[in-house]
Amino acid sequence: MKVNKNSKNQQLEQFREEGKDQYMTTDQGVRVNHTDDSLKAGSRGPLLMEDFHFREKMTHFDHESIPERVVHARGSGAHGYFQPYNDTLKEFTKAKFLTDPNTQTPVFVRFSTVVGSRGSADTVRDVRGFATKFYTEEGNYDLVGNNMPPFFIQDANKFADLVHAIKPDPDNEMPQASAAHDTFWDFASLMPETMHMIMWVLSDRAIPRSFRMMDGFGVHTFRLINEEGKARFVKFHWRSKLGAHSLVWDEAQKLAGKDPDWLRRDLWEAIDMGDHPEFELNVQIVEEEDEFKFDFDLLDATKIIPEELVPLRPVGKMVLNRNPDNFFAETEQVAFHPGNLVPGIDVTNDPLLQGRLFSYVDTQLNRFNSANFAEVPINRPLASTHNHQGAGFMRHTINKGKANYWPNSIGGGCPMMAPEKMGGYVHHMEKVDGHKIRARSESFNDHYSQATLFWNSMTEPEKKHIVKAAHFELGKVMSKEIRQRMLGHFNIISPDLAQRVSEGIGVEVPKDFKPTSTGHYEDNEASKQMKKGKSVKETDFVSMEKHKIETVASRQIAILLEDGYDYCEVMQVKKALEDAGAHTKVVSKFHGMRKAATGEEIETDKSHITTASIMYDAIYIPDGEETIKALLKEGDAIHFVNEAFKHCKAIATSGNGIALLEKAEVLGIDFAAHDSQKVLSDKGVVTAGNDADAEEFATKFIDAIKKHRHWNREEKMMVPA
Ligand code: HDD
Repeated sequence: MKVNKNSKNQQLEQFREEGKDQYMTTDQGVRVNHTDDSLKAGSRGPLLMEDFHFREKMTHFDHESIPERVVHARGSGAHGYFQPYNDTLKEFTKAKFLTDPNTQTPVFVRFSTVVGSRGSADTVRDVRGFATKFYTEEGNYDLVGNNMPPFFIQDANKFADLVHAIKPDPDNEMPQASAAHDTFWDFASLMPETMHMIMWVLSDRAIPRSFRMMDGFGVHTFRLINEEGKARFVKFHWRSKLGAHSLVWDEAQKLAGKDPDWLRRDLWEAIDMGDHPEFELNVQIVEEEDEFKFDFDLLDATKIIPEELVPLRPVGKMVLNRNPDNFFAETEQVAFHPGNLVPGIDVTNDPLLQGRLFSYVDTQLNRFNSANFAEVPINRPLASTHNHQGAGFMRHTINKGKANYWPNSIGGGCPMMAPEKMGGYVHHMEKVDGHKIRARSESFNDHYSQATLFWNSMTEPEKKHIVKAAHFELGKVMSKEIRQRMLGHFNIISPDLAQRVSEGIGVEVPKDFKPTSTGHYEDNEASKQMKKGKSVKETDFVSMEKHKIETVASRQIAILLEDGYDYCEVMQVKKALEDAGAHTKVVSKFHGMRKAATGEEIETDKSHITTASIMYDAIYIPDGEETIKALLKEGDAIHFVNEAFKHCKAIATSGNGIALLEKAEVLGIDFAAHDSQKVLSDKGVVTAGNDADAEEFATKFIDAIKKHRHWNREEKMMVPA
């Protein structure tokens, strides 16, 4: 069958229902005449059992919830499509959806946090799930990844322990959606293999600005298989076309209260407005004979392949262009599984991946209470399905005929087996030989080198954020013993890191720390070969700062004003921002129309009580004697500027607006000094005199927004906003 980017939408169409211009009916199709009262024996009497409408309505409601996902419970979904750039991957895989530039394969993506429950806040410090279902012509392929390339543990047998430790405590169910408690850090400090991932989780990657502005990773090493049956190792990477950008921690915490749906709303609104998120799929390919050429094991999911050793190869682009119609039917019921594979892609012996191959279907059975979840519209493949799996709760398909077994002659031997050349999936014939043993390869036994590599590859502001995150996380840990154990690990990763964390958490770096290891590692030929492998001391690509994409596309800019602003200037700056792809929102004390000095009116989009600076990427305060006078009298406006400054966002103002900066004490600099404009602009604050050229002013502002955050402000002592 041939699919195009609309195929899934067309398939879903047959299940959609809107009720427009229709009478309300029961589930049996009987028209309802009255739904406000139940059937009673007298208007003051008891309810009657025969009220089939009440019973059906109530029963349906009583059964409306299903178990939330045991991890990744909170998520947001979007539809879209994937299209390869060209056919160059044909050399490596026979998967058509990766190699035919003329095929636009429909996808459904679900982004998620991991730890929090379904109603938890979006902006917590956490890993983000990045799961993609490709509805390919050859069946569904799921790439079930995260926004960080390593993982906490090496063996799936530790997954339940990891999740128990990071989830709220079993006795009091606290804290919600947070690793900052004793049990998680107890576990981590006893598990050296978590150290590389711990560095990522303490970094800004754990507080993304938007689901649209984070990268995705398949984490494990998978296999690509070509037409000739030749296999190669592969790692999958999604690169956001908008770049990977973060919030700052103070902002993330405040957003969790002011708008717990922050990331969900951002994704929904962006798609709604036509800012369709785009991600580029890249692969790192390793020849089988190079398996041991690195100083880490490719099967160890706590490791990355530094891009200096194996560069990324772009494959194609994914565009997310449609919001779901119904959260439950689509985003909640979508069921991902790393074992949903199509010909041309296969798994490896990574012991974490192998465990996942069991866990996902198992958990779907708990969520759906039936093995028929693949028939739910969002999970249905576009490729037609034919087999003898015909019964069970909620079976939709009506399988015809008598032969529900194989082999059969009664059914004409159908459905038939597909030879490989007809698209039959054939597992890669890897030779496997070994003793039954509860152990890992010694080649998995280096838990620190890549944690150090990560630390060494960070810019100074990024390092600072990691240290602060550790101050927060470990500062919440009551046990000094656990804090100290973590310092012991940090000291192995980098004495500088350990020292800086130690200063904030009131314990000394231990002198004679010996990490405990709970894994059982067995030496073998692979580990001997691997020890001679290639390594690097720094890898640029893990730093978001070193690879930021300088664009203002889809960024939200607040225009802070009251009556009496300079209309011409506002319109020019607004147009320049919007032409560059940003969105503007007028913010004032109250909703309503705001009058310019010259009499024109603009409608306020948000009032101070409904918004905050944390909801914008940059702020602009237009000139105008009266507007600035009014803003100077508003605590909320001064706080707005002060907070945006503290969060290192671009700020622009002209003429009288400079007085507001002074009042907000943004820099504590001498605004009268001859170089004050330069000092300000170095820190992302764009100012101009009364008669400045608005176009030039807007261009400078846009350039400042492109930098996203002006971390050099953090050098300055700042009053918390
Ligand atoms: Fe997992 C959900 C990603 C390790 C067991 N996982 C889940 C989701 C994502 C990931 C994105 C959400 C899917 C959705 O949106 O519905 N998980 C990962 C990654 C891992 C990983 C990238 C490491 C490389 N996971 C992992 C292990 C196990 C699981 C080792 C168990 C052995 N994961 C699950 C699960 C979930 C899940 C319990 C919960 C809901 C679901 O599967 O459908 O089975």
